[in-house]
Amino acid sequence: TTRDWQDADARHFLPPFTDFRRLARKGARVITRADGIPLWDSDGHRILDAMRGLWCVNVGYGQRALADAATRQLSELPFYNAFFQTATPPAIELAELLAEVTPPQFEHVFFTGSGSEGNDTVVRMVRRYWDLLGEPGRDVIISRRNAYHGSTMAGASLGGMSGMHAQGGLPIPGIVHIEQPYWWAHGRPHGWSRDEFGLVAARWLEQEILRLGPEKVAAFIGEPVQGAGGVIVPPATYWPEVQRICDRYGVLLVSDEVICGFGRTGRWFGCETMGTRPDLMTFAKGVTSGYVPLGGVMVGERVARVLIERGGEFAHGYTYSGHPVACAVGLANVRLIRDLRLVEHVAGDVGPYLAQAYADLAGHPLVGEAETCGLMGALLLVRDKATGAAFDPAWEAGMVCRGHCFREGLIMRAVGDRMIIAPPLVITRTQIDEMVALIRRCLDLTLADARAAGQLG
Ligand code: PXG
Repeated sequence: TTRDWQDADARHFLPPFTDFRRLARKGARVITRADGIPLWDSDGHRILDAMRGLWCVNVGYGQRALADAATRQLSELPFYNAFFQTATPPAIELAELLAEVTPPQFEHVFFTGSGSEGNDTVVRMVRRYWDLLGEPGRDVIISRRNAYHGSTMAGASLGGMSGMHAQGGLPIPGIVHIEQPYWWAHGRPHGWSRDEFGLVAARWLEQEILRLGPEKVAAFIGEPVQGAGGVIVPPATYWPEVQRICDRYGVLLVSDEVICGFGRTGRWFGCETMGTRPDLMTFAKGVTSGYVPLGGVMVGERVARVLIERGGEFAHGYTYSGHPVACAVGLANVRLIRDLRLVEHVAGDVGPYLAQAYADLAGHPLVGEAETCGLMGALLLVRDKATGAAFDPAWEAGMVCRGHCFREGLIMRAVGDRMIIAPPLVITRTQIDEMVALIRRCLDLTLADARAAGQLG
């Protein structure tokens, strides 16, 4: 029963990013099954998952082709490694397919087990690249505040989450952070338009390169749209200017596509939506729709040629690099995204439909700004719509709203006072209507609470 599971969970399981004692008092919600978009918990409640798991389940739940690919591979060859000059057919075939669906500069892939391991690979590969070119002093990687790049030592260091840096003596040396391109927080207060601010924010990168000395800067890493940071959609002017700056100083550009990859933004990869030509691309999540763990790094020819032709052995890799079952599921998943034309579905149908629904939600008295990019969306809750003034952080408006969502059977995340969604790419207009109606209802309930608590401006 649910109670037994919750007791055993509290006794034995240390879940990620969790206050263990608080959870033990409350008891975990036990999720037992899923189909398409909805989930069910162990008490039989139906939940509408607007976060598709944790940004992963691009093709939705219950896709037979993925389960079949896994069981077939499990019986044929459940594991072999790719160390010591061996390979397995699923890894080879997925590498080939990824070269097809990624932008033209990508012909090679390095497989990992997760996005974090992918970003660890990025750090080692970028430094190896500059070593091989005779510039070992070129080892600094520039990232951004409020970025999320994973939870390993390198991933958390690249990330710009101060709460994570505070635990474990991070960041590791050679990683620095500039401010994020968050117009509401850093542009609007100065009266800049979004486009003006995009250029200002990109030039923070140039200033940092010049401060460090271009001969010290190995790479710049960023998510096309910051996901875990609250779905921060940068102004359209930002990324093209970042590309210009990277080109000017020879700095490698790394696009962390763990969330934005595989159709989320309405193109196969977020860099295509944003107009950049990255040298490296981290991916995970959507490559298997989360059905099994898999991640990796797409390595552009600029870097690949150096590693291959001048490299000797690259002393890096994981037991599960190119895991045959994970790659078989990846292959089935990427083929399904292609065959169902899900990228086109997002770009031409449900993406614009969601954008319109969010434009309408922007009129809600609690909403300061409403943004979408493809099938990700954010609503910023504000105390005073006229001035844009924020809520008293002690009241935790985001958590109040999230609580209502939870009770109404909708999973919508709160990042501070930004309420975020990333539904599966297979979602239909009717399902978006159902989701948006629930969102509106939860906003109304939160507004009523704010009024009752004397929290309105
Ligand atoms: N890069 C990005 C952009 C991510 O979003 C990672 C790397 C790390 O991937 P792995 O597979 O190692 O978890 C991520 C992961 C959240 C949340 O709260 C987001 C992620 C993971 C856990 C929680 O939104 N993204």
